[in-house]
Amino acid sequence: PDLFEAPDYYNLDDLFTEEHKLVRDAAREWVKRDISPIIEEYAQRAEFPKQIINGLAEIGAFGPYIPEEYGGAGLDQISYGLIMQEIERGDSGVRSTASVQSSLVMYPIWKYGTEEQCQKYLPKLASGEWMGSFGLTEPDHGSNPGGMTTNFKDMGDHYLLNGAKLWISNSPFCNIAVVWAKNEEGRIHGLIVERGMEGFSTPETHNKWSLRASATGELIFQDVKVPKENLLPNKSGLGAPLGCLDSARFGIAWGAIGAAMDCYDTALRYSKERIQFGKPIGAFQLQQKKLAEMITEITKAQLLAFRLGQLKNENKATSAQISMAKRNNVEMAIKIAREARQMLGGMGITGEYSIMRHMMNLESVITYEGTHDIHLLITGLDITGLNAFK
Ligand code: TGC
Ligand code: FAD
Repeated sequence: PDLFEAPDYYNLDDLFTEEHKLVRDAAREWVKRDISPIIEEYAQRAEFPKQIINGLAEIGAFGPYIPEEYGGAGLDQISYGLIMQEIERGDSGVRSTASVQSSLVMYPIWKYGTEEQCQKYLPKLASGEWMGSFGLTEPDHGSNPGGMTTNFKDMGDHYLLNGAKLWISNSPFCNIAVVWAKNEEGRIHGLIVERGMEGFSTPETHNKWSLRASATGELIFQDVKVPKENLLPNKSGLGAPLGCLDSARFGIAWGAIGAAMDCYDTALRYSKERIQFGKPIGAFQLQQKKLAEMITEITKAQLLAFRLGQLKNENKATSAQISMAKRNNVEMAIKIAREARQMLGGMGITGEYSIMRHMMNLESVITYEGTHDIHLLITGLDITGLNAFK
């Protein structure tokens, strides 16, 4: 059976362009062929499957919307979203790798970097020859990144960087890291730190029950000499990293739909095949309620993401609109994963099916890129004008 039968209850396909569908279908085929057959094993082993990097580059997952002159795919925001959706059908951890590379590493270099930095880094990142990571979160500053203590001093011919970042996707194998640190005046800037710079290390974080096929680690800086040309000069302040998060959160709003679709699709199939009390379990009203609510929620999330994609294409999407979609769609996906897992009974807890892995992965997705609570407070601030953070 085709394991990637995508639910499209409101005929969204009629709204997608031919290019959207081509891009999506290429990503779907690749995930089906190169991710789904291997990912459970890598997740069980808690190992990132490095061999998929070329494939991710080929489907345009590294810099989908970065211009072609820099090696990107030059696509629109809806294509970017659809690529993330298809990858996350496979695994949220694989989507994380693509999100970080595209929106948290390539995006700031493209938007805040010099032409020389774009030329030096973007083509290699787009092809997957180099992998990047994004260091914002610190051990003592997660939801409140503005409190960061990682800092750099101007030493005349270079900067001296000190501090530590925690929970950094791709850190254990990254070639470069876009790191956010404060200068002597306390202003936040982005710096490109390269593997091999003395005093820079990237220990891996073990014992995760979630996002096991994605490598997570620390970025540690002990008197790292960073060349001055590695500072991203064109934007500073907390708004600079938060601008990258807008782009990544947008991708997650689409990605979560992919995970939810895979759980729904699996549960729907199972409900027609699994017989109890002489009937397929899908014939019982309680199971139909679960399935009917799942497809309703997926459809609402698809419409939210699609409209957000249109706004983003027109450069009109606000940060608060992106927060709402990230929050809604990830919660939608995690609830569907939990319900779908129950529908598979005991089989639902095994690696024979993808649901338990999605469910555990989504515990990270609902936490990173701004927690569920933080996104709610962003909406609260937007509608009341009253800031709950201050
Ligand atoms: P606040 O005073 O509100 O804002 C500081 C400056 O930033 C501007 N701004 C934004 N700019 C662009 N995009 C946004 N989304 C923005 N939100 C705010 C704002 O206008 C202001 O500019 P200026 O010029 O006036 O200085 O900042 P705050 O300190 O009160 O914090 C606000 C808060 C809590 C919403 C923010 O800090 C936040 O979003 N916290 C959550 C942290 C977070 O999301 N971390 C994610 C780390 S990366 C990650 O998780 C990667 S996971 C791997 C994967 O993607 O797969
Ligand atoms: P805290 O900020 O300590 O939050 C703890 C709890 O308090 C949460 O429930 C939160 O919602 C709540 N809380 C906090 N402040 C408030 C408030 N004002 N009002 C109400 N409740 C509040 N970061 C990166 O920089 N780069 C990465 O690549 C990256 N990858 C990640 C990968 C994984 C697998 C994980 C788990 C995290 C990753 N992160 C990354 C970090 C992630 O962004 C943070 O975990 C997240 O922002 C939350 O920070 P924290 O874990 O310190 O939680």
